[in-house]
Amino acid sequence: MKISKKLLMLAGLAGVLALSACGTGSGNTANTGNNGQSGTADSIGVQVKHEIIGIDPGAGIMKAAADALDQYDLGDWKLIEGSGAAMTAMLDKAVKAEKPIIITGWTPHWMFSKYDLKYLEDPKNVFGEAEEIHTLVRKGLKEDQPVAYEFLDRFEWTSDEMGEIMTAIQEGKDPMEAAKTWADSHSDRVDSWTKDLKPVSGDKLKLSYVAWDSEIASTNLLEYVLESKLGYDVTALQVEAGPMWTGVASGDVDATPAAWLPLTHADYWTEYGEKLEDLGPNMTGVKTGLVVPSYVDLKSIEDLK
Ligand code: PBE
Repeated sequence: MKISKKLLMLAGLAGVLALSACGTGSGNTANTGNNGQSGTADSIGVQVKHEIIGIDPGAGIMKAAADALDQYDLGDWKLIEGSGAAMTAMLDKAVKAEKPIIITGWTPHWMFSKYDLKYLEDPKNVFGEAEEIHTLVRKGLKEDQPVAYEFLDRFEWTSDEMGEIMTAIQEGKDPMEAAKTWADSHSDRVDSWTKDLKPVSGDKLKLSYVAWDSEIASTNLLEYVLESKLGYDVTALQVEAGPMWTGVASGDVDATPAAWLPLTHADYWTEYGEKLEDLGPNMTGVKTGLVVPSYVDLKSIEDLK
């Protein structure tokens, strides 16, 4: 299954508008009041134009979703590229109109607290099982910047903790402000990561991350703690997933807290794993998959057939 090259905001939103305007003759108009709560998987496919709303093409979840279309034999479905922000905008629109939508989703993410959503079952385990988020550092960081290294090595937190920062950002707070507020009110957690580390004086440190909501939260927190508690002058580079990995592998970037393993970023790991140092998980029990609002009458990816 080829990933469609459509521009999500244009094509996707136009699609949603077209759907709401004409009902596409799928029975949607006749179902007024029901809004897709009932209806067969078939009519849901027609209503969403057999489109799965994806995110940035470099994201591991896009590869997994394309694999899912192959493995579940969903040749008539398309995976639409866009961004995390475009995907959540379309989700918001669909939920407000109680229309069906199928997205590539992951946890932790604020969308699960804002909306009533469910993962489609994945009996073939195409989206993997026990995913973790790992912190990666460049080779040599341990010798060059032992304070940053030790802090990054200790850093681990929970999806609930990350969720507090994500939700604050989603509600309009500046990401750095949200990270600061969280760190200042959880000093026991921050202290456990920085205990007995002697601050440096303005040494430069580069982080890389992708503009996924989960990674915006973690990277801003690291930046805040490295600067305010450990004396670093941090640059956080927002890049695509590929450059995020290559930056650390080539040594241009010191660290990233955003490697989803073992499955989501398996291809990047195979290519760059040898050239960098994996500090292990900073969060466990994370998940990716195909996600729909709970009112959509689908249970499993198999139901899309
Ligand atoms: N995500 C969030 C990323 C990793 C973090 C699941 C969108 C991905 O698919 O690569």
